[in-house]
Amino acid sequence: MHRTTTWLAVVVVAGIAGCSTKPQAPGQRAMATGDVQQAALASYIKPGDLDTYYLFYSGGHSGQVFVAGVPSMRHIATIPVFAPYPGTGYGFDEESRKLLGDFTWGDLHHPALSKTDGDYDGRWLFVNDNANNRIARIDLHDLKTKQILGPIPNTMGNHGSSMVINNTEYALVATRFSVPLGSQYAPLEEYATKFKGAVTGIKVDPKDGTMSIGWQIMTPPFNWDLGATGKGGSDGWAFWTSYNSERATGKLESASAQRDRDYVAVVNWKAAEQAAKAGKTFEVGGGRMIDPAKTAGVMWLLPCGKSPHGVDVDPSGEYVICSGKLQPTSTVFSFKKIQEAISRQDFTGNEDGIPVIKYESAMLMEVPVGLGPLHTQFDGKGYAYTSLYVESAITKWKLPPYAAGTDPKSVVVDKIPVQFNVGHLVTAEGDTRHPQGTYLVAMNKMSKGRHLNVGPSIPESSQLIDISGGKMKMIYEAYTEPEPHFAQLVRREILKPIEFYPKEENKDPNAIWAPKDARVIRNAATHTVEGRIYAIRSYFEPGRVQVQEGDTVVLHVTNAEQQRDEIHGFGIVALNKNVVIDPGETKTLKFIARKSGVYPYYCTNFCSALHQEMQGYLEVVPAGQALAMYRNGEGQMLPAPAHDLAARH
Ligand code: RUQ
Ligand code: CUA
Repeated sequence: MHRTTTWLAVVVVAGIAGCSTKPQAPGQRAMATGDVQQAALASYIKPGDLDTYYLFYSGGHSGQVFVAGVPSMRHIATIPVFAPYPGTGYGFDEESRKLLGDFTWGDLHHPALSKTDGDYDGRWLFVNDNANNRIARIDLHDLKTKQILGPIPNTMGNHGSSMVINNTEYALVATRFSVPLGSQYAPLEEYATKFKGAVTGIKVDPKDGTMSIGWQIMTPPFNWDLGATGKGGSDGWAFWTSYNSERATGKLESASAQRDRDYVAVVNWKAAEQAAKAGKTFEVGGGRMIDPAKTAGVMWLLPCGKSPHGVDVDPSGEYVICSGKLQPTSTVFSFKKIQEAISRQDFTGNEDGIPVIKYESAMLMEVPVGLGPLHTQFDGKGYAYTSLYVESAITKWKLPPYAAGTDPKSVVVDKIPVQFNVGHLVTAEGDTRHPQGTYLVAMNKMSKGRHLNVGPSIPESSQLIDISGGKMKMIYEAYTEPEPHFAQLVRREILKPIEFYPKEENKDPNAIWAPKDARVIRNAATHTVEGRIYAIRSYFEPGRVQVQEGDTVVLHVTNAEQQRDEIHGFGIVALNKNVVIDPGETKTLKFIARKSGVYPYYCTNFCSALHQEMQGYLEVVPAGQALAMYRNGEGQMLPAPAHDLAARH
């Protein structure tokens, strides 16, 4: 089946070079051109074989992270982060409910893997929430969300996030919207003066990845868009693009496109850290804010044309690439030149006291990449790849050094059309010090019906491009749930996830490992029932839980299996409850039994031939009626009558 789809997709891809939106049915084109065969083989992973890369791509406003294998592009898993996901029971048990708090969604754009010495180390994945101003950490030990930090103070729209530095001491973030500091009110008329932006250093504990708010840097009221962190010689520095340096409100579409150039913020985060340590901050809205106008050496502004979106730093750390989406070029800045300009005070002015570096002093070349350049990635072989939203293409171009008098046009070496309107792109380990130079995934915003018609709610498309040779080659495309923004593409060897939780490591005080340890205890005074439930193929112990109407019910369910892929669920019919418990894991469900009746519970994850038999009953006894399974209505629930047990043994 997969084989057939592969061939079909390849034929479709091969047939579309001219940008026609009409896919051809299989058989309409000659199949066996050499290119089609090559592409099919290049992305084909035969059943049972493993992909060579993990692709972690953001789920945008679905709030989740998707995991696929590359080169097959097969979706393997969904990691729920900012929204409940019944598939893994996320958002139903007490722990994940606490993580989500009162929020039911997030807008997840930029995943960033943890790094050691500038290369991925397979420990954590950090992801931003553009909507509710949060940042989350996924542990790659089990690929689960372990912390959601936020709301981040003085932040509205955590978009320029999350940028993980070389040794993961910080995830650096910037607010998209500027607002009055400290969540105060000021009328929009005072936007240009009272509204502020902020760049924040989120401190990451090197031992366990725990995040906390470090320091913040106050900025003029621009819209901060995307960031990149330094490496090599630029380690200790970070860069963010902005739009709306016009400080306009209203229709930004035109109002924020008045100036020919907006700015890249050049931030010395080590200096910011020092300033915060030295107490050069003021408290606002729960953050410790540095005013860069008063604390020199923390922030500069660098003009970049026009309304830039992406900023990226090449693997050496020397070249900072900024793409103005309203001009057909990507600008290459030299970090060395930026430093020289700073030390010479080669400034052309300031914005709210922050010096503006002279553009010509820091710029190396404006590369004519094409229309609507957004993001740039690298192959580690001296080339950059820039996504062109307007042109629906990827441009490959040569990074400096350039000989004197190099014609900017000659730097562009290849271009490939994509279908359609590419946003982000990712190359294998493309934002590390050692990109792999193998694959590139273009994450397109429109698919325009290159798939079976699924009605007006159309998925996005992601296309796999081979960049191992001189010319880029399109080899596969897949459809993705709304909506991939950025992604991380990492060699499978870097990750070593566990396959089940060893019971010795389960620290939950309510974990149990034998049916005899299952128990249910009722406290009549507090109207609380607390139970430890044992789950194994193919029964729950106890198979019956009795509570009184109005009781608060707390159930700790342990999946006692110690084998890979033996997952159990615990769903309660009609009560909107479902947890899914991985082998060796304990999860807690808490609810109030509001209405009397009998509510079956059952295993929601198909686990064995007798999966369907894995069930029990929650009896909610009407208020005022005696509880037959307790002595005097409290204490430990009595064993079920023998006839009940007989069915099981
Ligand atoms: S964005 S399509 Cu939210 Cu990263 Cu550029
Ligand atoms: Cu346990 Cu199905």
